[in-house]
Amino acid sequence: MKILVQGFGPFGRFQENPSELLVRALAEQAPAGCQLHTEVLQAKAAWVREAIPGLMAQHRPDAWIGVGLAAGRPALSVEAVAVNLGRWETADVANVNGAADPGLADPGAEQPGPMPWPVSPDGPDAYLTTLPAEGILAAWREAGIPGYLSHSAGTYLCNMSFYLAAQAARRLGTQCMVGFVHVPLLPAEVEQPATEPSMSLDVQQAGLRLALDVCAASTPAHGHPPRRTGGTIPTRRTG
Ligand code: PCA
Repeated sequence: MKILVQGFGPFGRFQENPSELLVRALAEQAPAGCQLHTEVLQAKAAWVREAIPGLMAQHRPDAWIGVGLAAGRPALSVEAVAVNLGRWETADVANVNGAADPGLADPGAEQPGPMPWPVSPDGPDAYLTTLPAEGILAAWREAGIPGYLSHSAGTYLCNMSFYLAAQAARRLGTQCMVGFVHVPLLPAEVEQPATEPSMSLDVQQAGLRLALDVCAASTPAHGHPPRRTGGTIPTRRTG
């Protein structure tokens, strides 16, 4: 199984992005049974937008796992969905804010304008994860690693990268499983250690490796087939 794991470099006040450390550690010691390719992207909207479709086309992985930092989260989280919305106030590392991202709907605006700002103006509203999310959660539970299913990857670069990766896979017609894992701050990064959540790099690493193992043991053909159509979120039927 060919797996591409993509992390991010520093952004905002986070001079060390745990996702970068995790991806670099994985690259040094690839999990058995998988052909691994790793990438660390600059936390810059234009860069993300340009890099992701090219990486998907070049590597055509069987699974794409994006990893990013979500400060304030208490545990690892598998993202359930990428939404077609980009909106943020924080300048990215190129000092380009969302309003100035040429790929977003309102390129000339100085300040965020009215919603929506699609990641992809002609794309579906959302892509659901096609990673074996339940299997990953079960593996974390069994190993005693705190982790949960998150229903929002935010509206910043992580959501954008997840959306663009899912879209690239769909457009190429590949069976690639695409998803995203957010990780908490490292203990050294929190400003209020008594009250702010964090997780050690070792535990994060163990969790990410387990996620890869679950993906490597899963194929799109069994267990978790990729959806053919994007943009719909299943609703519960009653009766
Ligand atoms: N986290 C940010 C972008 C890069 C990262 O690691 C996010 O959650 O969107």
